[in-house]
Amino acid sequence: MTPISPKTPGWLDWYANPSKPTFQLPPGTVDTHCHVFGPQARFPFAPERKYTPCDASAADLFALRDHLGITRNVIVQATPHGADNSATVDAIQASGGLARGIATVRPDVSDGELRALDAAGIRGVRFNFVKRLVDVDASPKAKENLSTIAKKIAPLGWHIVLYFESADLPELQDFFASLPTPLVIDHLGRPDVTRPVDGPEFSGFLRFVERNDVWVKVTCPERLTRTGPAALNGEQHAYTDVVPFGRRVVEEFGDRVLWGTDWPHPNLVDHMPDDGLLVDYIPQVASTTEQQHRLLVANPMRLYWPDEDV
Ligand code: 0GY
Repeated sequence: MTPISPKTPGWLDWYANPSKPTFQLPPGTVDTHCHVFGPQARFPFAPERKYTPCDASAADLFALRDHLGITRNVIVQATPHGADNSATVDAIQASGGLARGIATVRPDVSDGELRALDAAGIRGVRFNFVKRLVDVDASPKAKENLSTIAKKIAPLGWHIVLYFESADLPELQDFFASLPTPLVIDHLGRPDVTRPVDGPEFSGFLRFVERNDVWVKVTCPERLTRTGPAALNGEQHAYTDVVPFGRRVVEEFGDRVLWGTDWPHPNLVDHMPDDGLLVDYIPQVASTTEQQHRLLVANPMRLYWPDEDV
């Protein structure tokens, strides 16, 4: 049996008793970005991982879902599990039809394996370009491998989830635009929120979204913030420095935005967000009932449960 590895030092555990949000999520809300880790004794972590998280089981995830008033989850395969999607697939199965998933696959994945993942509820793959999480290989051969995966999944109607740092978008965007599936960008493209929302970096991101079949996750204010969760200068809300970036995307691309918790918030060492507070953040970026319904229900249902009426 593989020995159990200790959690990476400094890694904070997820928030044990999240508050009950004041903002009431609309019925049918989908959390499109969350993970399960292990339990390690049952689903060992990949040897090539860059960090070891604490266990975060499907049962824990579904308890949070019910506490916050979320209806469905999209479980995103995170790097500690490498390309072994068993924990993600197991969690989808345990959800009784209320979860879908995003997998990690290798270029030699067979059509049979992809069909099995599709039947299990997988609806996309994730390409990760964040250097602290994976050994990023920018060679033409590496891009060719990703294009091979993209061509294999396109006939299934899947999409590609892209995780990158904003500074790397100029170099990567032509490659992204060449991919044959819809694209879903994690965490607002990770803007540097100390720069102006109208500045060249975020404007470049917005123009990339505008020109392509791209969806954006309005997620992770807790990762992007520099001011932190505390209300500042008498303001009533948390993560205020991230708000203009989220709001801009919701206003420009209202029918292609998605929301998620990012539970259990891997790799946070400064502070662990209260998940109730993350729900209360939503009306700051999506202020009207119509914007909220598209962000939380209509858009994710179109992408992940297109056969169901909303
Ligand atoms: C996230 C963010 C992170 C980690 C991963 O796959 C992962 O390990 O996605 C991160 O450290 O920024 O989306 O969960």
